[in-house]
Amino acid sequence: MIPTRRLLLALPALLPAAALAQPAVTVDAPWTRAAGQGGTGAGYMSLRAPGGDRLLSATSPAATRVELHTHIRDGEVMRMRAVEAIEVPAGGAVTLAPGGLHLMLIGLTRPLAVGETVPVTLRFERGGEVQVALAVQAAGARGPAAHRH
Ligand SMILES: [Cu+2]
Repeated sequence: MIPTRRLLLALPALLPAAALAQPAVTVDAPWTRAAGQGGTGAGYMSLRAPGGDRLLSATSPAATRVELHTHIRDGEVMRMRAVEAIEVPAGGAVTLAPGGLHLMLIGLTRPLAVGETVPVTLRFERGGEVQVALAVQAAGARGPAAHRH
């Protein structure tokens, strides 16, 4: 009885430490599409940060460089544009998805094959570095061809 009682009494004191140990940023469903070496790829995912955060940059061993992009409407055409940061709203989430915000993997150093994963390091203003693995889906998966712009 006594050890159990002690444990229960100790729990409230442990909770704040446990909360602090939680990652500041959580990443849901990171994915990309199959692509050839030397080409470009796009990374998609949902980002959540209880207190809000900003994604500042990203790197991957599979790409020469990674940029943060969004799509903007230019007349009848959707064009990609680099952004300095991607805001993660406090208490909400931001979704990187085809036709919107995405990571642009430029100069792929190897082919991205279906079923593989692509490691990416995200760097957040508050949360620091977060490692994610983009699951490679088929080249046409939820791709621009399926979207009407
Ligand atoms: Cu792009």
